[in-house]
This record gives sequence, structure tokens and C-alpha cells, in this order.
Amino acid sequence: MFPKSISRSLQTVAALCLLGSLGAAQAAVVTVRVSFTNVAPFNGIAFAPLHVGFGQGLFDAFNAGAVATAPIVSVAEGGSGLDWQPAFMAAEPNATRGVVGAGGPVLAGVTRTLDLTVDTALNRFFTFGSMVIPSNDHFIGNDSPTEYQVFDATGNLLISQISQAANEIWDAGSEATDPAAAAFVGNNDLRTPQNGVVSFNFSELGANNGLTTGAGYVFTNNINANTEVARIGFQVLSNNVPEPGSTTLVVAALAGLAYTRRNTAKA
Ligand SMILES: [Ca+2]
Ligand SMILES: [Ca+2]
Repeated sequence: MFPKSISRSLQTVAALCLLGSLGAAQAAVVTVRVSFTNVAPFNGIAFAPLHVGFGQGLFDAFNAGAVATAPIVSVAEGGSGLDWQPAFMAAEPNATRGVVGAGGPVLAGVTRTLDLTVDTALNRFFTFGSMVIPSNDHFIGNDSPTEYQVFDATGNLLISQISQAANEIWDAGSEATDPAAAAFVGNNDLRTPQNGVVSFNFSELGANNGLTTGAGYVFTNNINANTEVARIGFQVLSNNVPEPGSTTLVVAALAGLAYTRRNTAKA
């Protein structure tokens, strides 16, 4: 039998091992920096602030080939996302949501960031939406809410970047193309219904060529199907889950303490 003091130390080690394994199974809360970069050619398209959320993959904002509903229309027409955010909250009350670049258009060459705290045991999937401007109702966003699993259950990053090309730009099908009514170059009050469905479309953006944007530059839609237009990046700033390595170190230190006590007891 071990002397009482050593036995107590071993019990402590065992308890800490148990705590360590329990910690790994518990919620992994991560602070993640979401970045949004407009990589489109200069004097071309810009983006409205990016609406984002980490959830369980239950909030499906739109479906290709179907009529756009209010949540995605609020992103695609005017970019406010005023219906998108509450719809996400209603579908997933425990999701983490936010807006990257709130306050103004994200012009070519500009990066905006937002730091979010995400429980990755619960919310591993990323959903986003942003209006492409100038346009009437064009946007970028993910059709499937489970398309981007950014984290595993212990907070490891599975995707560090989402890239969007011009041929991934959607037309919401809700507002007819008319430069006179397009956001960023025209008057929103003049918009007319399209009565269409959500479909890929970037070529219609060329209808705005030669018009002066709200940012003061003359718009040129100099993109082709494969032109990369946006990047969404993920960087983990902190992860509260104990690393297996650090648990091992604590156990080793306590085992060392037990060894020292044993030898002290012998002396
Ligand atoms: Ca969908
Ligand atoms: Ca349209």
C-alpha cells in the first residue's frame, strides 16, 4: 500500500484526469475573427455589410429555383438584412450572429472584421449573406445551411477561408433589373417586382456600367464567371478547451509532486 500522502496525491491526479476528459467533452467556446474582403477589381462591385451566423445548420435563408422569401429579400434588396437576422434567431435561438462591416459598403480592396464567441459543441455551421452593389437584388450567400462546417466539436477550425467567384452571385428574382432603381447608383423607390426565382446571375450587373456610385467612382462590371470577388476568412483567437498536451503536463507535474513526497517521506 502507498503511504497516505502519496495515496492522496494519486487520488488528486486521478480526479484531474477525470476533469480533463470531462472538459474535452464539454462546450468548446471559441473566439473567432471573421474577416470579409472585397477582392473584386477596382471600380467594380462592392458589397453591403455581411450578415453572418454560426448555427446548427437549421436556418435555410433561400433555395435556388424558388421564390425568395422576406429574410433573403431584405439582404438582396438594399442590404439591410432586417428580416434575415430575426429569421435566423427564430430558427436558431442559440446561434451566434452578427454583421461584418456594419456601417458602410465594403469597396474593392477593403477588409472588415468581426470577432464572435461561438459555442462549437453546438454551432459549427456558418451561414452568410451580403448584397452585391450596384444591383437591384443580387447577393452572395450559401443555399445549403450545412454547406460550411467551420468547426468540429472541440473548436478546431475545419475551414479557414470561403472564396466566392462571380458565377456564385445570385439574383434573388424579386426585383427587376433597372439601373434607375438599383441600390448604390439609382433610386430604390423606383424598384419594380420581378416575380422570378433565385438563380445565379452576375452578367446583369453590367447594366450599371458607366453610372456613378454612391462612393463616387464610375462603375465598370469588369468581371467574368471565374473572377474571385469575395473572401470570408476565419481565425481562432482563443479556444477555452484544455489542450491534451497541457492536461498531460499538469498530470506529469502532480506525479512528480507525488514522487517528491514519497522520497521526502522516506528520508
Ligand atoms: Ca436552401
Ligand atoms: Ca433581379
